[in-house]
Parts: sequence; structure tokens; C-alpha cells
Amino acid sequence: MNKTVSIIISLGLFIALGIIFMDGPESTQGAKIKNGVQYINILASGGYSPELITAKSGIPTKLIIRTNGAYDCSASLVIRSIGFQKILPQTGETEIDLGIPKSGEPLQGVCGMGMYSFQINFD
Ligand SMILES: [Cu+2]
Repeated sequence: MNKTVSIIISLGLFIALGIIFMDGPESTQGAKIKNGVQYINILASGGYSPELITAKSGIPTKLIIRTNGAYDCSASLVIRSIGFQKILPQTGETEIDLGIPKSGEPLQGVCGMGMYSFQINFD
């Protein structure tokens, strides 16, 4: 094989892998910091996942609740400490601004019936 061709192929592979790895964490659940804003991702479907998240305190934080064909009561979400109560769309993303969370003040979300819950602990 010609040296230039093999360099081009290696470069292409390298870039493709880079894109895969860069794209990877976007879809995972949990807390992630991007441009100084912390995003906490939770999936609501037959309960909440993950149910327990550890996030950072003292930085602007947004909670993203994702639903994907949710027909159960996990789509009816209540977060008492911030006065949030809403029926989430069956499919979609709901962004909830959590402001700047304080350390040692966990946030708890429950479904409308109090059956399912999740908790976010702030370090
Ligand atoms: Cu419920």
C-alpha cells in the first residue's frame, strides 16, 4: 500500500473515532459539565434512571428529563423543593433550571403517585 494512502486512512479512522468518543457522553445519563453549565440527565420511563446522581454544587445547573413514549406515571413529575409539578411530554426533553445548587442540599423528584423517585446529591 502507498504510504500517503495509509496515512489518509489512519487519519480518517482517527477522526471517526474522535467523533464517536466526543459524541458518546452526550447520550449518557448523569451529570455533565459543558461551557460552565452542569447538565443532569435523567430518563423518565417506568421510573427514573439513574435513581441516584452525584453532582457538583456551586455551579449553574440544569436538569434535563427525557421521556421516550412515557405512558406511565413517571411522566407526572413533582420536585417539591423547587415547586415544580408538571406532566412531561410523552416524548421529548424538559429542561428545569436548578439555579446554583448548594452543597448538602439534595434534590428529590417523585412521580405524581409517589411510587418512583430519584435523588440528586450535590457535593
Ligand atoms: Cu407513580
